[in-house]
Amino acid sequence: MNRLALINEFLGQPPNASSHGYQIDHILEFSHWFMGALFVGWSVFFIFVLIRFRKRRQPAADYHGVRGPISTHLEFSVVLIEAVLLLGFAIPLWAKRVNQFPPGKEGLVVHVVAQQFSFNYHLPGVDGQFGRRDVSFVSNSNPLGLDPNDPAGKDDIVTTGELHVPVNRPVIAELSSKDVIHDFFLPSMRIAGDAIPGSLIPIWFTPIKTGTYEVICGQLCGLGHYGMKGTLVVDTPQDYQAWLKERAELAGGAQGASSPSAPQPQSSPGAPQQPQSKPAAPAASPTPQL
Ligand SMILES: [Cu+2]
Repeated sequence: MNRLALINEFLGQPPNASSHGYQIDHILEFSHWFMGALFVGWSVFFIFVLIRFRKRRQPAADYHGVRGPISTHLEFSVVLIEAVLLLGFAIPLWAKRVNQFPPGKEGLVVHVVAQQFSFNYHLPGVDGQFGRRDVSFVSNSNPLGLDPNDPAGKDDIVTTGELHVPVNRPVIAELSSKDVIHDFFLPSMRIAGDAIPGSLIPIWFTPIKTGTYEVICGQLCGLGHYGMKGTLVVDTPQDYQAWLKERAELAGGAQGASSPSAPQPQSSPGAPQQPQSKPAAPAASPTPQL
């Protein structure tokens, strides 16, 4: 999907950066070319009908219309192609996204909590367990309401605006919202999912290229919707470890948590450990929230 992806480029699709994205691009491109062919076909037919049934040649209305088989064949072909597109491509592709999640250990699970007008990210930290969250604990410094008494939450990482993930590892994002319906949309990853208060909606993707990508809210969610943007940074495994370490230090510095080392995903090789006593690193990335 590069040379032939003319329409996708014309529509302003950013280059794909996820493992499944080429399938989305393929079906988008094909559908647009097909719609183009339909548009030209029906336009020609429309002009033909205007001329063929003009008043001069057809002074009295004919209530039976065209009797030949061509229009039936044409309409049947269109229905057939659309059925193939829907049943053969769109539904299987959708089902794969919705039903075939990567196994739990393999994926990186992150909670995405939307609010007017930003995305918050909650990572489980070194113990791999998400701390309990409760709305009664929500404050400016604790946007997700992490329970300070829950030991599982001591090493959790919470960030706002910027999320880092490692390249070539499935990311499972569980979406929820604190206020209204938002939509976590990663155009470069060819994935989006609604963030609905009271629901936990999982989506997943595997980034295949390192870089910085845009995160946007895909649902009109209020006056500040236009500014509800964020950043997804796809790191090399080493850079990702460094980011985790930095966030853990910032979190430790901010809340005095007793996490002794930087959190590491289960499947990665060990990264250098950092003593907790080290002062918080300078805030090169967005302000720590916890
Ligand atoms: Cu929004």
